[in-house]
Amino acid sequence: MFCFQCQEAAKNTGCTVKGVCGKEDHTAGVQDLLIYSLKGLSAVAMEAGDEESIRSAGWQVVLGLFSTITNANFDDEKLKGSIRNTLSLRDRLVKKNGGTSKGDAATWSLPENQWTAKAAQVGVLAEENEDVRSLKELTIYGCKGIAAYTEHAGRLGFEDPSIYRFLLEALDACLEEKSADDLVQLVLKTGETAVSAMALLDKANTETYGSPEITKVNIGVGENPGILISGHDLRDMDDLLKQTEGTGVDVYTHSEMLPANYYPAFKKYSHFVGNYGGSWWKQDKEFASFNGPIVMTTNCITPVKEAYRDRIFTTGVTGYPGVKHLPEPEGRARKDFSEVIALAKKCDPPTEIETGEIVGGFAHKQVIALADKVVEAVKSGAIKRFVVMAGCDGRQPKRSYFTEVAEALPQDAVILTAGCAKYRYNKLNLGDIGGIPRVLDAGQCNDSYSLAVIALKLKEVFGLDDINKLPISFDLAWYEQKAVAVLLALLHLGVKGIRLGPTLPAFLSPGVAKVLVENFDIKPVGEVSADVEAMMAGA
Ligand code: FSO
Ligand code: SF4
Repeated sequence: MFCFQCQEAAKNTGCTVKGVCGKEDHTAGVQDLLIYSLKGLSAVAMEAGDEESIRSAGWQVVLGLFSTITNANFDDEKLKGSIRNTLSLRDRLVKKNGGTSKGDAATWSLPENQWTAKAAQVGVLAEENEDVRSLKELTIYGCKGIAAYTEHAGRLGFEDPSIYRFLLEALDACLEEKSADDLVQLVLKTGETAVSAMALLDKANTETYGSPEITKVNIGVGENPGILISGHDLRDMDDLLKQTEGTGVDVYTHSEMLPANYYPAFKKYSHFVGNYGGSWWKQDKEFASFNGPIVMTTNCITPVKEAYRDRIFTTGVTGYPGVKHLPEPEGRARKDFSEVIALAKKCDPPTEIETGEIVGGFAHKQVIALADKVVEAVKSGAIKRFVVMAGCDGRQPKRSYFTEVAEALPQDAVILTAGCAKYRYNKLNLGDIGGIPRVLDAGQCNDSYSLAVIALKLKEVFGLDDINKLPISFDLAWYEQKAVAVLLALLHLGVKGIRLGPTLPAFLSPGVAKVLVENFDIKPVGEVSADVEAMMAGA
């Protein structure tokens, strides 16, 4: 196997024996073959070009790419099922088109006992030129993030055919021989599409569930048995809350589902108790002490421990061998959580691991409602700087950097956050500036879109012609491919001087890293006090 798509890539080079994330080499092979098949489907759909082909192939590509995101699906059988579906749709389109002029990816067909050998020929290292490989993988990882956001929006009935078209175009292009210059353009277009995907999901979430509001979220526990729901899928959250109402079973969020607490449509449920625990990588301990069933709606699932193996469920594109999977309902029907609820009733209530509250809900509408106060605080000098610390959390000890930066920032700096990166500092009680909390949590990683909207609004209010003239610094934490999509989106919006940590991606070749530094002034995070000083000085 060779995989270098996430921040945990072994030796910051690549995992070659088994993933640091727990992904086995055979699973990595199935994922490589799935990506290759999706490229073939994309090529055939682009050849067809008609709306129906683009739509059907686009949705298949969305599901397939999403399932290969780090910590989404470890189940070979499910991933092979996705390859079968992809090949069957590809072949239907080829038949409809009366053939294909595209190469092997669009035509290969082998008995399944030869898939492992095939996978070994089509992985990341099949591309020999390291800069070309780096740019193609940067595009594909950005597309994986776009796919995740497009899938969530799609589940709420919101679609944008231009996103499907771009994903197909990008995957098709990654099969072709392209110059580095062409591929840089493709990377930038990936960022543009990432903005569209996040905007689409923002529209889907807020039109369906209302705009997030400032909310105090309980982090303690109640006395009833509970269900813990993790991941990013708000439709699953909705279905679960509806079906648990009046059953005597409470609902808690974990990790990236925390922002569900900020939505008016969910806040109204009295049995929605709050958030349990911290970010995804603490799940082995926190799922054990939760005592009740756990539903993983998306990544991040980590290797499942015995302590909770018989009470964890996956759903959507998520999968883990031996773990019960809740199937997708037909069309727009509600997902059936009855088995999970029945199990919860037999379980003990959660063991308390902390008490208190955290505050969040500062998505764009809420912050713009406070705009006068914010602008006044900037004009008076009460707020000197905003530091965007969005992104992911992860296991690496070096991530204490982000806690230390949050603690070291002076009292007149406000942290804007989104994604599970927030767990490094959202329980620190960093205080407020004239009633504006010093940590403003917009929501999930996709709600980084909100942070961009807020920045653009401030640019307008202050009459500036360049987003980089605002008193904002970017100190981002990344882990998996959705964060890659967010990063490319920010580059597309013209943001320069981003600090990225805890390490720069292994998939950036020295040549590609140089292009990013020269054009966007991207830099790795450094030493805490030096970074804080530089950011406060606008550098
Ligand atoms: Fe965190 Fe995992 Fe949302 Fe990622 S839960 S790491 S950026 O999946 O997607 O923020
Ligand atoms: Fe390694 Fe990350 Fe790939 Fe897992 S997803 S195999 S940790 S690079």
